[in-house]
Amino acid sequence: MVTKQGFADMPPKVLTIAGSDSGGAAGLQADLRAWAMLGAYGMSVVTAVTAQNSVSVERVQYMSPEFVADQLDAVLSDYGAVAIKTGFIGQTDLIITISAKLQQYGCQNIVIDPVLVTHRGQPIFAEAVRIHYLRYLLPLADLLTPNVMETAVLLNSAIPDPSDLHRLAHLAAELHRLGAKNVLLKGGRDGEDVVDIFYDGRTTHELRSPYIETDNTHGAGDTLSAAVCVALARGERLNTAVYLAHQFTHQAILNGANWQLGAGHGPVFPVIRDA
Ligand code: PXL
Repeated sequence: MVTKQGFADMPPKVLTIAGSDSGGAAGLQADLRAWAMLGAYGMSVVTAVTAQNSVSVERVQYMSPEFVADQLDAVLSDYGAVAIKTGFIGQTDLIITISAKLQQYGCQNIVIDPVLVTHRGQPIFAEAVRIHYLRYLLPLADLLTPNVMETAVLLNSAIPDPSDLHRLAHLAAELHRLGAKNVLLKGGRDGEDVVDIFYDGRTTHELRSPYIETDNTHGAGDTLSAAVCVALARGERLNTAVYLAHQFTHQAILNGANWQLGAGHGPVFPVIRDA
């Protein structure tokens, strides 16, 4: 028999402001997949639609700032969101619009994933985009989640050696100084471990997991920031949220490590396993 449930089992409401990946590996598809797996109610405001597959991104069609604003109004004036992440934005006027709407609605638990380089580490946007991230989005970030290359882009600095963990910690502190309340700098290396550096404005923490030998990491960053949102929406403290998301993403990479879904880089695939 189907019975009517009360409020107690309502899923946490989370929102991604991101691009669509037609190939289904990254972007809002990765976010919504992670959220479905984690039992959250995911919403998506689309910034751009990409024509891409596992090999290449062929085209990008940006939404207009007005249409992004309309999507944000529609969602935030009705459902609201307990936690929000931004992904692929890529245009200065979209950054300004998103920043204004996040402030207008008093949004909390904001995770900014600064998508600024390709999957292969090449910067993709004009210098003005970097400046707009610093000015309009970093100050709103409860958590900023750059990888090593995105950190170099944001700080306009030389690309750090991923195995120089002291340097990475210093750069994370720099991003905090520029306005992000907390920083998770992803992709450090220490021998057989990958090390993400978490800086909360006072202390540096290292999150470690064994390096997985695979090219199938498309969507890993999206999955990680999406998982942080769910933990925050469930009321976890940020350092716990980051730890849970790191573990969740490690497992997601492990799941798809040997797959060959297309000719190129494969996706990560989150699955919840019983302990
Ligand atoms: O994984 C970063 C990312 C985010 N959003 C979109 C993307 C990508 C990488 O390919 O295409 C739309």
